[in-house]
Amino acid sequence: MIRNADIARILQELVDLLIMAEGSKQAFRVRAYEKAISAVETLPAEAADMSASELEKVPGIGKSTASKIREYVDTGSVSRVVELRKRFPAEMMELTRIPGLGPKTVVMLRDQLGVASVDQLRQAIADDALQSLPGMGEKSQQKIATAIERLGLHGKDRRTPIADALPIAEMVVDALGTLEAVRRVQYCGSLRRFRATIADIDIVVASNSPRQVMVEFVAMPLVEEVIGQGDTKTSVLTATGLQIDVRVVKPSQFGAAILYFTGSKQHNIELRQRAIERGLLLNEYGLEDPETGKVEASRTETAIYKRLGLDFISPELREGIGEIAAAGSASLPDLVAAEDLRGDLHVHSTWSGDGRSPLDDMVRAAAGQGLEYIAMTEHGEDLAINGLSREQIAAERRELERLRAEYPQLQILSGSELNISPEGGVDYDPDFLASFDWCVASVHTYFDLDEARQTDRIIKAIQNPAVSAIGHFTGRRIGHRPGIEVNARAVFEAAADTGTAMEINGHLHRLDVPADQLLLARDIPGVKFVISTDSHHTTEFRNLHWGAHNARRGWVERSSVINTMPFAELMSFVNAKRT
Ligand code: DGT
Ligand code: CA
Ligand code: ZN
Repeated sequence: MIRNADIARILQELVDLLIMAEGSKQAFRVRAYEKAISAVETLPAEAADMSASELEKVPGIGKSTASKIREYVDTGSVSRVVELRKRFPAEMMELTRIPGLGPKTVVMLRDQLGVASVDQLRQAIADDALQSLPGMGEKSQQKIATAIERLGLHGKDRRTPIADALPIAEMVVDALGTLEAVRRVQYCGSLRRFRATIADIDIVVASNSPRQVMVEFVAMPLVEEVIGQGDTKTSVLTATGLQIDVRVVKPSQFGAAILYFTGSKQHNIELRQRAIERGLLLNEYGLEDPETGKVEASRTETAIYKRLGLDFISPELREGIGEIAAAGSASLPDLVAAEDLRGDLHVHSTWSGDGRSPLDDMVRAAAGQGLEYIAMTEHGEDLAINGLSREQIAAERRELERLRAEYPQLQILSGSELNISPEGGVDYDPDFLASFDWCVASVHTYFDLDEARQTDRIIKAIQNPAVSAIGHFTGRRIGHRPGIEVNARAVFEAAADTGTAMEINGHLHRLDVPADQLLLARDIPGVKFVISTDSHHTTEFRNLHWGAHNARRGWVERSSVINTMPFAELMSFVNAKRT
């Protein structure tokens, strides 16, 4: 069965390919398909069950999209996509992830230099061949070289951003989970540990009918090519070249298998060492006493950890960086979880130029999620195209007043997402700023400043009494734009000193503060965090989950996350800085 998420994915691929073919993101058809993707994602019914004429009645879906959706549902592929993939293969499409390489430049690289992959581009740079192209110089060549290294684009060894991998993994897990033959199913590997990028998707299934599971798996619409099929392990590639491995184990071995395939490798090595010290053998089948042959534990991860004298270790912590010692001495951190989060303090609506759902819908969705409080944080006036003037803020506040009466159980704050200038200033003036209940100041522009200037301007923003939090701290877009160069320690210290929270942005493209920087905060006393969704659409409140996973990777404890607090306590935190 083809789901709406499958359809959205193929349409997104069509959009990416069309941008290449047309040489511009502004092309009319590109915009039309983008609208259609949004419509499919939020469709309450399964598009696969609808006729072409029913689909055309959905706002946002036109005649040509409707026919492509039907073609995909009926045949498992879209001929236009297949045709465009031949012109622009996946390795060539990867080049568009490099900042500064628009579709026109990528086509020019191929036509003039025969460069159509990251590996070939790296070679062309080594040969100094880029400089000869129109509009390119030594400087832009150097910039591209740096970007390739910092993005971790390595041709065959390329890593996929979590935002691309997670929906695919969830789709496969959901589909396998509905099969009669399947008892348990779990994605493992770096994805379960919630790394920002992953090399491949590892899925473990518990079943007594492995062959049946594999037959169903390779028949799934997202499978483009089967690269190995057996009863215990099958590997496939998706259209974008992402590898998915499915392994089937006996239900009694499921815990040992997911433990092993979740890794990390370093965590596994240390666990096995601990087993050996206790005279036991640990592998992907179980924890065994080699003398008696008795399996001591294998069905659940918890049982295996317990037999090794360890508390359960959450997957995000399994990097071999001290978690096993902590689990052995009952000193694992009291990790924050999505269920602890009472509110969301970074929310947009169509009042912001880039918001996608109207204010009323955003508030209804927040209340529907059971949130106790939200802050509407539209963009500040300095963000030229998307920002709100003071008059617009006043008008939105009148709407908020009406909504407060409508949703008495939800506290609605009037906030703003401010922009940090190169000198550390923010939008509006001090009096107007004081009229907001909550402000996030974000790194939206000037990504190329050097480390000293970046650190300086963020600390200046932190010293502003109206700034309650620093938003998406490094400005990274995972797999697309590297984060800024900044002294994270110095910023965290300033944040702790002033009572300013560091945002952990739950957008899968951002996950910012990155986990490795969160780890640095562990030995700086008093750093507070706020886990936020940065929602632009009603469906994005689930980003709270992703934000919590990223926080856990950084060993962030519940007690240092301010949106675990009841509303009154949260307001005391905000007001303590202001007075
Ligand atoms: P990546 O590179 O993003 O795919 O990262 P992982 O961690 O998913 O690595 P992957 O897919 O190569 O392997 C999945 C898990 O299997 C890994 O986290 C731990 C386990 N594993 C793989 N190879 C080895 C190994 O040589 N020794 C041990 N102890 N475990 C391994
Ligand atoms: Ca993997
Ligand atoms: Zn935002």
